[in-house]
Amino acid sequence: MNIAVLLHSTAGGSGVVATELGLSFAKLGHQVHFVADHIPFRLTDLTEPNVFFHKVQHMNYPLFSAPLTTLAEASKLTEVIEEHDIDIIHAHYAVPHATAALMAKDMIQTCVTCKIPGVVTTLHGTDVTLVGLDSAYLRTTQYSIEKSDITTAVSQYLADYTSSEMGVKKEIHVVPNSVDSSRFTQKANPELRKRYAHPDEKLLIHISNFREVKRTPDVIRIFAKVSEVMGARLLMIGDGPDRQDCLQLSNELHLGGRVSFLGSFPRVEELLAIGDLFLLTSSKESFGLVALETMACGLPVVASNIGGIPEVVVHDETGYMHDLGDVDAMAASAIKILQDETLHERLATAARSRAVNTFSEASIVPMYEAIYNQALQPK
Ligand code: GMT
Repeated sequence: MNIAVLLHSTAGGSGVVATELGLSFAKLGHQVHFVADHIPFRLTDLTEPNVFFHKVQHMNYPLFSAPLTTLAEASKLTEVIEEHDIDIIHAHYAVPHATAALMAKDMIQTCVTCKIPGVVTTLHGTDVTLVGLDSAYLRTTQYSIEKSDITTAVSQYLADYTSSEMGVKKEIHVVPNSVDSSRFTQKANPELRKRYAHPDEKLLIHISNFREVKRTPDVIRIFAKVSEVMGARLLMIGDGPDRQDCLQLSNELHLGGRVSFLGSFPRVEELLAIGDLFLLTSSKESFGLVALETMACGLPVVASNIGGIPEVVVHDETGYMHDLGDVDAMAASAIKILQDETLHERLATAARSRAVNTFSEASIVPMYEAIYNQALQPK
């Protein structure tokens, strides 16, 4: 198949999923055309066979108060469909991508020699729970979901939420996110670990885009409580609006030297593999891809019990979940895990097994393959 993937190029989960999935299809021999405003964050090697990148060009014009993203994407997509005989457009995120995909599908109808592509839309989370429910985008989001040939959601939670909160009537297929468990794996690297923690210290990790929904200051507060009872360090990986507040809070709590802010970068697997525990304190998370990638590296996860996280983390089996904002309970669980080697080993082993057995690419990619086949348009 010739597949066009419309995605966010920034560090968020939907762009990561779109990129990794596209690369899996390219490895299977399909031609994959990524369409975005910049090279996607996780697309670190453009020389991979069957992989193409098409840049969406924006025009800033004084009459427009902001760039007309959907229209620019639809134009680029239409060119890509014409030039590369696209069978499937996979839009990751409802507005603007599914909207642009539908528009391109409509525009291409005038080309007599062109194939008409099927549109598959994957809902990731905030495209429904935040952006989609805002009255500015509600009707367009509903339209884009309803009109896609097939719509999928990354968790049962998100599928149910889309039906109940948005009033969407059409079937939403649940296809969970996957992880490349050969890249994200348990790999001791004492030299790397030495850079961030002394041998007798525990290493906690958090990765996100530091937006309000991630509640990153809670991560710092949990770490402060852990540090009261044991030698520990914290790696804060990623960047975003709340990073400065976290930095300030860690200074106020006198954690300064024990918290490292590493910024945002695509290859996090090496760092995840040297950690002891992952903290995820979000108030919204339709899936929690980062928890899955962490589990594949054999780390227990302490997380908020919200959204789709319980479909990934199993309480008392691969980590612990607590009420949103319950910093004390999360810190108590973190301390319990880090003080008890047998418990840590049990959770770590189960985390890795769950990631491999339930969420491997080998089981998830065929689900999308079946969906693409179903969405193919009649000649
Ligand atoms: O909203 C974000 O955090 C970014 C967002 C995205 O679209 O990039 O992430 C969402 O999609 C990820 C991949 O499917 C999920 O793992 C995240 O849970 C989800 N985020 C939220 O629901 C907040």
